[in-house]
Amino acid sequence: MTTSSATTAASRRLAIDGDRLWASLTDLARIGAYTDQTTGLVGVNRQSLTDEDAEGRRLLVRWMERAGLEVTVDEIGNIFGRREGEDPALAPVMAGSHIDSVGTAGAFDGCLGVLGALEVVRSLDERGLTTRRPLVIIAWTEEEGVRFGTDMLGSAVAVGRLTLDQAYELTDSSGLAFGDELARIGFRGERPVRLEPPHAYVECHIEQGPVLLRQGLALGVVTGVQAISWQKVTLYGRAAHAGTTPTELRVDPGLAAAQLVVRVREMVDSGRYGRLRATVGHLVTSPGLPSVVPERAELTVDLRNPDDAHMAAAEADLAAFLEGLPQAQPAPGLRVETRRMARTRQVPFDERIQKTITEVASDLGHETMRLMSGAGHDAQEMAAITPTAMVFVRGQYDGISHNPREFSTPEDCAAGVTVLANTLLRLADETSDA
Ligand code: HGY
Ligand code: MN
Ligand code: MN
Repeated sequence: MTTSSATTAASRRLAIDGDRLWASLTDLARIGAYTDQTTGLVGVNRQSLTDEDAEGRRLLVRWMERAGLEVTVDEIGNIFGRREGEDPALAPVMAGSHIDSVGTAGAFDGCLGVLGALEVVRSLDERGLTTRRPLVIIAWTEEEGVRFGTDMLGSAVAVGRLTLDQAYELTDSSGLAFGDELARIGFRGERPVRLEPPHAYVECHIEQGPVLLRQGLALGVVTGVQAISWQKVTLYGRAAHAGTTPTELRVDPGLAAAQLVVRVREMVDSGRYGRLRATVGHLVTSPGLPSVVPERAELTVDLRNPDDAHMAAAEADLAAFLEGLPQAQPAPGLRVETRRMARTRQVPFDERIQKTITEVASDLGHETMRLMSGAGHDAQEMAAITPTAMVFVRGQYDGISHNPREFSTPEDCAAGVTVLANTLLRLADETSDA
């Protein structure tokens, strides 16, 4: 017997199975698991389009099929699982996140959103509930951007911010092309990549920061995502003998790289750019030999700012500094090359969806707070085509993430997915586009 959606969504409350959710998170985390040499902790390395990612994708597809979903894969490898509603003609409600990870990940970043959406479907089936609108759950390709250099790639192409060709041409550090790797793992799908705007999109994600923990709250309602700027900087100098070459004759990109790292931190500390955050996450000199002055230094600069004007000013400062870097060396000859990797503006989330999440959480007995996301998410891409917002779940250990210590409790994960479930239930019973 299925409960028709004639009963209002508000009178229907959907409980989820927290143990099943936790078991799915644990099972998926085994794929790409590694033991961190320094801490002995078990982390996850499931970077996009690797064999590990392919194995995780196949497991997810099996779970989706077992949950009765109609599974499709689009031209950039985004995986969609559709659950029919009473009226298939209505635009669906979508929920998802990503299962690709950085190289030193935990078990929750992205996976909580994908497996949480799957848990919603499993729970609807268990209770024989049919929603008015179809539900579609999604695992986006290359959200992290750490292998091919552009984050939120699959969702950005789906909404048209980037093109499929731009994505296919991206290469990883060993020169392998994105398009070839996607075909190699068998996930270069047929479904056209451009997404029809759904009725709404909701993403559940671990906060990846300390705010909820410090406020003593399990859940947060996300108001938007800060601006992100990634660029690669390559500094060319002159390899020389470490012993015989007088300092005044050196063109040492290692020195210039160090000056850049200090400059980036000075920009943050100056306060001139509001709440700027800056990270040089990748820094390699070559040939990397003890008795050779480096001939090249490669760095990445990741800037984040909740304010677009401050971000633009910080980027201009950095560009001017890089322009003047050759003149700041003991000898002429340094060459600077920069390449933009990723750039997104500050993205506000939909007020109505935020309000719905807040009400649902309150009905379920949760106090929440509104907060901006420090990390990028696929939801920021979906916000361009449909009303979108996110549910944050508290992280432990000061909310550390992109680290094997990333952790949230089974209770907080279940609470976040229960709020996701009942938010989707409400949205999927809406007849008109609000
Ligand atoms: O880098 C980020 O903010 C996200 O984890 N891709
Ligand atoms: Mn994520
Ligand atoms: Mn991440």
